Amino acid sequence: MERIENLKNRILKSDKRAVSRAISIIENGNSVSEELLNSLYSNIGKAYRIGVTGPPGAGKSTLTNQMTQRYRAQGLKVGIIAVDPTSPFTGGALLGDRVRMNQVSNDDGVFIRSMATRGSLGGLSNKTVDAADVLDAANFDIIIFETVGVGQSELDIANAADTTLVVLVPESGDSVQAMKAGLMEIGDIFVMNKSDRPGADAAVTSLKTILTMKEKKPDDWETPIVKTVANSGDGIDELLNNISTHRQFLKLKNLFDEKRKEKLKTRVKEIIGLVLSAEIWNDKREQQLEASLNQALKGEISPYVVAKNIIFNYKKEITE
Ligand SMILES: Nc1nc2c(ncn2[C@@H]2O[C@H](COP(=O)(O)OP(=O)(O)OP(=O)(O)O)[C@@H](O)[C@H]2O)c(=O)[nH]1
Ligand SMILES: [Mg+2]
Repeated sequence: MERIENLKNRILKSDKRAVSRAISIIENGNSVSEELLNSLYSNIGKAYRIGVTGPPGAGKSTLTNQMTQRYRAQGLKVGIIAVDPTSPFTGGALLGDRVRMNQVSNDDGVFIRSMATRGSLGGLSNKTVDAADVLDAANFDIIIFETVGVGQSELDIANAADTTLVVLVPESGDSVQAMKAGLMEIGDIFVMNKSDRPGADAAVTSLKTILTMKEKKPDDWETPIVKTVANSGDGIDELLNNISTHRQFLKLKNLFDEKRKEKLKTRVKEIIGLVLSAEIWNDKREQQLEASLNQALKGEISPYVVAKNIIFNYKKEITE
């Protein structure tokens, strides 16, 4: 289609308005977005993807802002995708982030976009990764995903990132909470932000103890903890050094492609799930579901049987 060809060419020339348009198309999730992504795919794979996650208010946006300024000073272009798992609207989150990121948001080499994910059927990781692919094709060197680690979203982010940063603060018990929330598993680098506050060293020590409990083979990545004060910039250079060490580690151990392959596999499976689900749920089967609910409610048939019947109906239809 002419329109897609045009958009694609503008994206390849790093046109930020075209990137923005493309991400809106992805958010709407129609067939145009699929066509666009197919046409861009041969141009992606160069960008390095960093996930930033952690509890609400830990300083993720402030850190992202600082990291972005340093990458810009190295001449690298940075795309930022803020994923808000709680709000169906992006307005509020974006506004907050804009305030904290105002130093970078007017820069032509920086692209910032908020994506709301609540209610987008299983598509969070998929749509954020699609958006990142667009930024990648548009020659952004670094892509940063920011999301609050409160549920599923941080796992999606970890799956989308080459290096995942888990941001914690010295508040008592925070690291224990993080362990419970499954953040320990996904962190390649831990950031103890707000280290200007009392208790930072003790928090680092207790985090270290927790991390040593993680199962590890001798050759595995040694997960570092970096102390930062995001609003003053302390520790950010060290953080960037650690990110680049992790990147080299992945390359050296041939893990880079392996990791990306693994992510690709997850992604294809997710797409298959989404496509199949969209195919299955037409009016007819919605009605079949409605018709079975009362029976299921009375305990006459189990939800598994209802589901199997619907799938059976679908299979029958496609083989006819
Ligand atoms: N004292 C201190 N305050 C900080 C530090 N880093 C960030 N802050 C402040 O903490 C508040 C929250 O920072 P944000 O960067 O918005 O945190 P966030 O993790 O992005 O927050 P959400 O996206 O809402 O989860 C802001 O008022 C920051 O100025 C720090 O190192 N020390
Ligand atoms: Mg934030």
